[in-house]
Amino acid sequence: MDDSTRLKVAIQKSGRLTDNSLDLLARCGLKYSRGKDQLFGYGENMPLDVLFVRDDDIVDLVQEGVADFGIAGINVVDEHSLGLIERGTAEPLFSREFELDFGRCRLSIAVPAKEIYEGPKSLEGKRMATTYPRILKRWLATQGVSARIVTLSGAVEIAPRLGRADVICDLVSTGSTLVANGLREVESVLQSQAILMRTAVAMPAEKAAWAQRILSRVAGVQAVKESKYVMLHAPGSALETIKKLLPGSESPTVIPLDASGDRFVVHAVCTENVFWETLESLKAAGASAVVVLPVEKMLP
Ligand code: PRT
Ligand code: ZN
Repeated sequence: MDDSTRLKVAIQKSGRLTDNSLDLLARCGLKYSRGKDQLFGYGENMPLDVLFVRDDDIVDLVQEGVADFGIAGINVVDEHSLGLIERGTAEPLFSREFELDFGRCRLSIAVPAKEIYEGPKSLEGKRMATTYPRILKRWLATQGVSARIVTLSGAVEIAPRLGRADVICDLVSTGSTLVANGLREVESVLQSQAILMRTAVAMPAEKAAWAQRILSRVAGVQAVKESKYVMLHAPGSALETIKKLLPGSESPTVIPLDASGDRFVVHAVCTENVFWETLESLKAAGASAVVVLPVEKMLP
């Protein structure tokens, strides 16, 4: 087997992004078998293999072209890209293809709960603990604040209690870790979620064609995520109102229901969530026999 003809996607081995990353690959149709070492998944039904690694290694792998695709958080990708710029690499050797809508969190600054905070100026001269020194430095520069960044590799939230820092800059999702550590979130430095990266390293034509095919499947998966297929009956007089009520539907199909010419069947793909409230509004507008179905696949 000529390995260089096969695509590789690097995903987090075990952590917050793992389940959703695997779910995305499954929705793209990938079936794989995992080797004994659990670090490699061999794609059985397409030339796409999975590399299971620490999230911190994913950007490097994609940038070097060892992996053709990678899934990691914007926080990790940005920190890494800023590192490349610092080292004088002109362009990051990868592109950001899709925001994947999972692994959402924010990189925030938090101060001891009782401390007075009057905006970024309050951070002047402070010692700030973080695992994201470059992103923090960029943000401080935009605010015109100079502070001392203390780079830690973990357990950032206990740094103030240990006297290692005055404030912290760390990832937050629910905020309960901050509260548990007597800290208060005061600034959001970066909004993050998982993204799909693609290497900029050139690949043979056949492989590139598969890469393109996988990207359009990912686009399809993203497009159907919230999508619903809606079918309903409606009198002709209500059609215009009903079309406006269907969320994110571009051009519903309208078919006459019977020979009378006054009743119609409407079929629509709604690209936004269809709530109970939407159904109630449709009914109030004259719709009947409303059916909402999940959309499994869609190729834009
Ligand atoms: O072993 P490996 O290096 O692969 O894993 P890791 O420990 O570095 O990463 P992991 O699995 O914790 O996170 C992977 C990615 O998930 C991160 O890079 C983010 O993009 C994303 N993500 C989303 C988060 C969170 N939410 C999150 N809440 N990453 C970390 N946290 C931590 C945060 O650091 C803090 O300790 O959770 C705590 C706060 O959570 P709340 O809910 O109490 O606010
Ligand atoms: Zn990590």
